[in-house]
Amino acid sequence: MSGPVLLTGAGGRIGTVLRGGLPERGWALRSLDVAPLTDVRPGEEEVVADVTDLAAVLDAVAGASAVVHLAGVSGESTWPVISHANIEGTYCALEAARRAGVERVVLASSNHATGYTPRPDGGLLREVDAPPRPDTYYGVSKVAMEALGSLYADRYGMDVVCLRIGSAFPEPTTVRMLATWLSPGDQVGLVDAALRAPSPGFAVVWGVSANTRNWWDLTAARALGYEPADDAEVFAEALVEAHGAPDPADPVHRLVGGQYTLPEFDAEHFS
Ligand code: 15L
Repeated sequence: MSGPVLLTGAGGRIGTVLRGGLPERGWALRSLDVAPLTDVRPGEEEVVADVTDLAAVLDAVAGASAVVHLAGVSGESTWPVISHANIEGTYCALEAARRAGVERVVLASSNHATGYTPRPDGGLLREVDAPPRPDTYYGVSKVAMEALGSLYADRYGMDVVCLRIGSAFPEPTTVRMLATWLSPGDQVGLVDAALRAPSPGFAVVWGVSANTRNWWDLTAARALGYEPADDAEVFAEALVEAHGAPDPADPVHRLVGGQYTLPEFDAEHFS
């Protein structure tokens, strides 16, 4: 595949991990962020631009082979902030790709698109059994992201892979994350698979490691070629000792979105 991958939100938490891991898997990167990167790597192209500036994203995407869109607000905020950064930003990423003839876009969706979905009682939850059920304005923006991706795939024949990411952190820090953790290495593996899968069309897959306590079905992600290597269970003893065992009746463990479903995540608490 010729041309670099345009990575939006490149300076963020996941962007920084991908900038470390994707080049080792053969991907050249053009890294876009609204703030200058402090650690540009050899061979990496840097673009300083706001992802909601369509003209700037159009310039940035010229000659790219694919777009990985991570830019945006990564948690709950006010409606004006979320709708601008996350919904307008996703539109710009997809529309710029379309106009430039870039045929593959990988979108960083989230489990919070389906946050009010009850966790399955014992089995594994498939993506098709978790339609939109956002837990926050942030979750709504991820529903809009998946809807925009679906539109661009159906209308323009683009390959659009939406990753419903669990908890992408260096290591799990809560007992919920014993189920939802997506390790740094698996973040790289998942995006690599989404970029490489032959003709995925429109796909929505959970983004989670091979956690012993996982309640998401990884069949669709594995079908793309994702082979998770990590399991949060190695952190279980310490986390359960520190925070107690998860109570299945607690909304934090009963619902997919965890703490995002609680009243403290009402948008009025954010500014
Ligand atoms: C997300 O989508 C957020 O970006 C992240 O900060 C975490 O809250 C994560 O979900 C999660 O559910 O743990």
